[in-house]
Amino acid sequence: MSDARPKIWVSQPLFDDIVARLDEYFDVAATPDISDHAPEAIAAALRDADGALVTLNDRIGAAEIAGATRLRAIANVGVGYNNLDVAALHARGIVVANTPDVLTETTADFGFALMLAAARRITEAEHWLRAGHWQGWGFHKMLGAEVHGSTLGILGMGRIGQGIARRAAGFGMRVLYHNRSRLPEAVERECRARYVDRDALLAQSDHLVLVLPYVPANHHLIDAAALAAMKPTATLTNIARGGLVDEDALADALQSGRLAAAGLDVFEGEPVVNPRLLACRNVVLTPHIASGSLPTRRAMVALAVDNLVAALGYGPNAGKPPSAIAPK
Ligand code: 8YV
Repeated sequence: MSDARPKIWVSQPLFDDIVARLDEYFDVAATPDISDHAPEAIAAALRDADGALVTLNDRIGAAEIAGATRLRAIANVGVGYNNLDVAALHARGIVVANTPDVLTETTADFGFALMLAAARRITEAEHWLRAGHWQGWGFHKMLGAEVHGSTLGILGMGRIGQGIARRAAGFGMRVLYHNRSRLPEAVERECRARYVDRDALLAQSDHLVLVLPYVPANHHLIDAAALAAMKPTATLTNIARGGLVDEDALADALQSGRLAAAGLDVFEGEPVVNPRLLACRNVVLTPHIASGSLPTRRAMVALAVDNLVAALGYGPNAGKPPSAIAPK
């Protein structure tokens, strides 16, 4: 009797045909329905697993891996990995991988679209029309902010931020950015983006887009004070993580007219959305779909599968997962 095949836990339904590639090497325990796994359920699922394919819904830290003595690799389907306590996983020698690059352009497309929708009041106007309020043409109806020729501010100038900056060139926008570190001059030139400090970014942006990773130090980075530093005519778009924004402060700003509009794809308590935001007419709300084109979501799962296979020592990249996160 042989128990030689490593065991894999797949935490959510993904794409069956892609996940099936794991069957060549592993015994796979799949999760048939979208699940909000309790911490104890994750711990139980990991107890016998050698590897796991997980998504942002699955929070994994020291407690969840305490009994997982065989666990050697976790492949996250997503570029952001704030659902994982990477330090705790690395301390146990577990390889952690994410899915960068494959989603960059799709996510930048969506970020730009959400900014446009907020600025030009697209969903607000549609709701109004569908509700039967359109009784006649009105010169003053649904007037929005200008996008072309305005100033775009990007907070977090990684790959996705750079993608948004490149799109802004087509709209003749002036692009400012702030980032932990300044980009090389050649990249700034290619993106036509100018580095400024955070205060200048807040003060000068007509449209501010958040594309930075969520780490505890960034919690509620956009709070009441930051919102008060923005132009009242500005918009705020968040395609990164909900915890970057103090949602009550944002609701105050949107309701009082302190901020013109917002576009939000991510929420602090998602899938629960702050009821005060739901009540604001001047916010475009989408259910965390920025990377959600079919080819991109498939590419993300394919990369995560490649990472897992390689991290466990199989396949063409054995021992060299394409996008493992380096231990600090
Ligand atoms: C994913 C995301 O849909 O990649 C990310 O960081 O937020 C989204 O693209 C999500 O992570 C799926 O797990």
